Amino acid sequence: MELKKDFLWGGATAANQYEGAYDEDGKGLSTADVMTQGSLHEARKITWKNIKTGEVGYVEMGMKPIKFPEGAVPAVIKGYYYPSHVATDFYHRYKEDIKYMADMGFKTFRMSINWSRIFPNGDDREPNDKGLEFYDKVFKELKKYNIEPLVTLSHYETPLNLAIKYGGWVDRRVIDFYVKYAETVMKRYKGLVKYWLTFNEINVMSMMPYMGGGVMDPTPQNIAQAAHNQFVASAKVVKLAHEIDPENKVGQMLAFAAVYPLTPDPKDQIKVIEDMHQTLFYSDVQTGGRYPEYKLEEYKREGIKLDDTPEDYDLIKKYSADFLSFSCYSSSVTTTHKDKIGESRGNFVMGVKNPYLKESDWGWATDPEVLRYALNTLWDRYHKPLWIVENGLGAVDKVEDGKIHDDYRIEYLQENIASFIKAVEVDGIDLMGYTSWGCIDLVSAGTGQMSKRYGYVYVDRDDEGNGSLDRIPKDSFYWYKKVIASNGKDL
Ligand code: BGP
Repeated sequence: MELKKDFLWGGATAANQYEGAYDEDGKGLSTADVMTQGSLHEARKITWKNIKTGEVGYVEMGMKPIKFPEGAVPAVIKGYYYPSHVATDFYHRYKEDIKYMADMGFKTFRMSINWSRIFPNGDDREPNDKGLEFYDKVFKELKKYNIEPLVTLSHYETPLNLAIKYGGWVDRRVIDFYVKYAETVMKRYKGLVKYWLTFNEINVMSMMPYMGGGVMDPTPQNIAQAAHNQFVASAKVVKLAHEIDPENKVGQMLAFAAVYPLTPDPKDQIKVIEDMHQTLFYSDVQTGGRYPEYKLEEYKREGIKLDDTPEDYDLIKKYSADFLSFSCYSSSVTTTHKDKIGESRGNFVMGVKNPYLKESDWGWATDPEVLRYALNTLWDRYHKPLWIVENGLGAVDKVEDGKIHDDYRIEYLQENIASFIKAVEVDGIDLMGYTSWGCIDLVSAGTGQMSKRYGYVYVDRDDEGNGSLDRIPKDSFYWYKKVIASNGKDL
């Protein structure tokens, strides 16, 4: 089998990392707008204020659920730098950027709608017209070039008010606010958008519940409830999307965490299964349509009881995702042999260094086989169309004589694209498209840094917020254009 003729090549972004204009034209604050910048060794901080005492402070994000101090609510505090506030200014430069995408031959562009641009507080009665108008303009511009939008409804951008007033996704009322928001935009952009994703990396709820759903008190019970509420919300949106326009297709978005065993010790193989369950639970429910037994047993053991209804499970079953999209940058290694555990960082999963792989500056292993591995795992389990919606190399780029020679990025992408093409040609997997991450440089989600870049187009802005925001195509820009034009034949 070959790649489809209409294979959806493109790039991916998220509003909070790309748009900027965080308080323009009636936009409310989102959970991302109170997050500062970290670095390789320093975590991002979420700043807070105690409304009663006026005291201010921060909590560090890290890879574990964080808890806010008693009486503290996340807030923008003077003196801190918040990367989302300007980001790389897509809000004012969308025409220029879309032109770059068209020049590369993009068939699709993944972006998110910033929920708090449409409903500034999340629970408002009426949407904000100015917010809706902005996306009218963006979708029309994309249409001009026949670029199909792929829209994430929630990419770490819960309206902050929902976190403060309701504790985030733990509260079932948030389901209705989200469904109302989804209905508003699906009706408004009918005919302009047909591919939707409900929640970015829904499984991030287990590790960073504030980022995944504005969860303020992340007990295991609350995390389970927030995830459940997002599953129900997803199913309701699938139902609604099909009613609004039968052309609509709604996908799940999973952060695929590939885990390999370090040794042939059977205990390590079992550890891999257990680790993978933490990821696959989310796709078993949202794409598979049912709660898997291993999770139900875990909830029983831990005394977790969901606030649920029989109708929830009917919805989850009947309106599972139409397709399964995922992010995948890297792989990690696990072992039960404590003495072999060394330092290794990665995309959400902590593991052991893989002696066969190189690592990026941020410690993410570059794995030339990981996409084929991911695609086979997910295809064998669900047999639903798949879409790689994030992949790429975060690296520091240097501008030399107005040029960026990012051959390291090209090399990473060559290997990764070759890997998914094999999954189609050799394994016969139904793959809809590929949108590499951060096609125009944007702010990193994990660190908030600008210097961790993924793009084909360089944006002049640094970690301190200096720079003209001017765009320069990198070497990878011309390379990707050639890849798209040859439908993956000329790598
Ligand atoms: C994913 C997120 C993106 C993104 C990407 C790269 O987890 O969905 O928002 O930014 O990872 O991660 P980072 O920006 O931390 O390098």
